[in-house]
Amino acid sequence: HHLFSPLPDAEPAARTSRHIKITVVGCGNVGMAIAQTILTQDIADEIALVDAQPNKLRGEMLDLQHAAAFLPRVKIASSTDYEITAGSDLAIITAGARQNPGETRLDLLQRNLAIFKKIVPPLAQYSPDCILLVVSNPVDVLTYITWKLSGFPPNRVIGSGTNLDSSRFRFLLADHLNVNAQDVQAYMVGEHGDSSVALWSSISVGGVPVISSLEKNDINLSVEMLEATRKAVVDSAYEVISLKGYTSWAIGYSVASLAFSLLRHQRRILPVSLLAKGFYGIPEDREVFLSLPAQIGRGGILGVVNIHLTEEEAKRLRRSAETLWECQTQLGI
Ligand code: 6V0
Repeated sequence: HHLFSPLPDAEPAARTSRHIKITVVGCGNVGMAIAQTILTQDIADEIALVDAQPNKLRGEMLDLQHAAAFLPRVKIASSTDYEITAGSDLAIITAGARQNPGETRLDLLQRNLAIFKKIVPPLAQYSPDCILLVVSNPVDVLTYITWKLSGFPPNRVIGSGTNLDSSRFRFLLADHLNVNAQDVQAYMVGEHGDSSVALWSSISVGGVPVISSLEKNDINLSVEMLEATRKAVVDSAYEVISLKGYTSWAIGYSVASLAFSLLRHQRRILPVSLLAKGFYGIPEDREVFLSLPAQIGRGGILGVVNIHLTEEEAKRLRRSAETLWECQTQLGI
């Protein structure tokens, strides 16, 4: 008793496009915001969820599956076993320990290093051709760790980096100027977090370069306002966390946009954390990941954009690289 009867002599259905599979490891606030945004944007045919807590994991999977009637058809599966991730095109890592009161950043990093040792090798084994996208914090050092643990070429190991910082920056500038954030071109680069570097010299709004407009006084911005905006970006994660306990929606959209550009080969230029040695004067012996504007598509990182940096911007970037390098040295990795 079948629901459908085949036509006589029918051939098996031809696939119109390649099957796309995305894995999300870590089903906390961030992992689930990413998974749900990816679902609404029709990027994947299959999503595999992995977490260390089986009950929470199954609950999240069921809750997403129950939205099937409102969404494009996507297979959603979950398991604590990495076998379920096999054949992924993209694996997004959001798993991590929470910072304990009084715990230093380095102690937290040690604990996350131990967690990543359990996550990255099986991911790499089950999906040897995938792109690894790291979101867990501190994202730049954990992306470096993921690169080392996976043995993947650097173009396929990416950190979400300052893509989120840049979107916060664009929102604040757009809000101030009463324009659409999509028309604001502005990049933050370097380390995700406190030491991120705003590239003033390349900001433009609707094609109008901001810095030269400042000199002519024909834009409602000032150097003080720009610096205050950069600081507001840095503070905004802390503010959201102190108000609601965690951040989720913006990182969800930020990572879904990265997934879209990667898997649909959009060749978009977005600031993401990548192996930065040799770029912008960062010495070759400094194997660190930090964010630079890069073109991203099917192969992962397709190239790093050569934006003109002022000497001050380049100096800040190299300082970020040095800080990250020292942190990695202290970790003994
Ligand atoms: P959360 O809600 O505590 O979720 C973490 C999840 O990881 C939990 O469900 C854990 O069970 C799971 N987990 C822990 N250990 C393992 C393991 N060994 N294997 C599989 N799963 C495991 O945290 P939340 O979702 O709020 O944040 C996750 C991470 O994202 C943190 O490191 C944040 O700092 C980081 N963020 C990074 C951002 C960025 O811009 N890069 C932005 C926001 C948050």
